[in-house]
Amino acid sequence: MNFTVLTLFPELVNAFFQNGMIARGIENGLITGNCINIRDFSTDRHKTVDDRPYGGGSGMVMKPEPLKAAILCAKDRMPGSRVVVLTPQGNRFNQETALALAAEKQGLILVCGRYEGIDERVYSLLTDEEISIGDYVMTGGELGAMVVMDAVARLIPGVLGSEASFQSDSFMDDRIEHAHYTRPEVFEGQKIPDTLLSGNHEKIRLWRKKSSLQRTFLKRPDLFEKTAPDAEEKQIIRQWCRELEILARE
Ligand code: 4GX
Repeated sequence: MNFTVLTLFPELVNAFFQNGMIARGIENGLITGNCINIRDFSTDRHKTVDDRPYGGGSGMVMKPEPLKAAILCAKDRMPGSRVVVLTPQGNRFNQETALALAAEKQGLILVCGRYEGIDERVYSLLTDEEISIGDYVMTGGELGAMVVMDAVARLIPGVLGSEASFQSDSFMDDRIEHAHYTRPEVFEGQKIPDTLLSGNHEKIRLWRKKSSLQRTFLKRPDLFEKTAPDAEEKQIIRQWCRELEILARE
């Protein structure tokens, strides 16, 4: 996967490329990460990238010419890449979008705006899609681009240590992950659930499924309702009801 980020703050995004799983993926040749500074494509002697909005009002708008030149440069370096603009007006980013983008063969060009936004005429000719990471307003698209790249990168085969590990991720099947525990066996007076120490793999599998179901029901009722429980989940729910029934009687 090739990521190219168009930004006025390349240092912000390069820090992301230089750390953690992303850095490892780049080292291993599974990912490339590059920044293009939009300011390098400004042609006046002050390197201007913004201008006052037509119609008046406060705030500045990103000029179309440097953006166009920067996008064409990125496309030239990575032909066939998908051009994504980060903006609160975009389609909401989620795991489904991450999977779709991870399947993109050539690469992704992520356009990060600053100020009030970018000149409207840039969109139709030069970009493929608009993505929002949520309903709040940030000072620029860089954090959004990093969120998107982070979620996409870990879906690229080989980027995560084990290939299997994202198969069981939350949201993949409308259930959140089961609880996780590691040593020590007692922490602040709290013990590890006995089943996890039993060594019985079938019991552990069922415990995790139950934990996942309970946590989804309590923490994310919206997800719980989205997908009806399968036969095994129904069985677990009935068992949970019996346990609650006993608690209510005591
Ligand atoms: N999810 N912002 C972009 C400037 C801007 C506005 C319009 C292009 C068009 C955001 C979000 C976000 C703030 C990034 C405004 N650029 N990005 N920026 N929410 O809030 O992605």
